[in-house]
Amino acid sequence: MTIDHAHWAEYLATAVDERQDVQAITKQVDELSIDDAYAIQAALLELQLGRGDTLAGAKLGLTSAAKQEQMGVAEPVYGWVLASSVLGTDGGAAEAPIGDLIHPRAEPEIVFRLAQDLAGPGVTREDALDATEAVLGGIEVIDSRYEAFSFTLPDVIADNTSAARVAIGSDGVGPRDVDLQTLGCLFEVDGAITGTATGAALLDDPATCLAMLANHLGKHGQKLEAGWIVMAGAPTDAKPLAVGTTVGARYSSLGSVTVKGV
Ligand code: OOG
Ligand code: MG
Repeated sequence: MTIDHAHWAEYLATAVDERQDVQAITKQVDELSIDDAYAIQAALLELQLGRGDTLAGAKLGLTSAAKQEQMGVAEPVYGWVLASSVLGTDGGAAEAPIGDLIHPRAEPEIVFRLAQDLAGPGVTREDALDATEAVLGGIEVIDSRYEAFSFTLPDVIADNTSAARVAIGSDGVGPRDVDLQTLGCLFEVDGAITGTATGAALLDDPATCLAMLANHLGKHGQKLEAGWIVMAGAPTDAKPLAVGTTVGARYSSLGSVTVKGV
């Protein structure tokens, strides 16, 4: 079956605009291949860039067992970070207007800020660290456009991996000034710890995730660019973010970040 990529991109863009969840694409088409799913994701990005948004970076998702188990999808996914999705932070504290979103959840993120372009194929962990200016702590707000926050692997890829908002802390460190595998993270909801993890939760090493993303983009003739941010994926599961809820991520060497639903 031929998949109309532009149609499904419009479908998802409308869900974002109207803050209204929609039925998963795989409930409506017989077969959605991974290639078709990334083609829908690319068409969605093109729509958003065509409206004047710009790219701030890229992301991985479903790189930890905690996330894969929570979502029932056992493979890493790759997506884009739009400039409009980056929340302003004041000393690591951000606010996320919940009315702009469908059913948001928040999760901790280890974030790379790139000093140099990074282009696959063949990118290694060391190449990834060489291209990195700083590693920072963050929180991603994800907001699946699908009903009940439920999807299969191709659905979540088409939906730009549920990307919605991101808050990035200010206490970055050099990529070789921290042991990324033992880097600790506590995730809290209204001050109660809901998850703990180390960087090794992310496919054994967050830098490996960065290299994988560069190699994935390389296959599509694309690259990561200097100045971009890259999220390596959440090391713990995600928690609902409602008006009045404050989520916090405390990192062993990257300071703290909070996002309050407003
Ligand atoms: C998919 C996005 C996953 C992560 O960090 O694992 C993601 C989802 O859980 O809706 O961003
Ligand atoms: Mg994430």
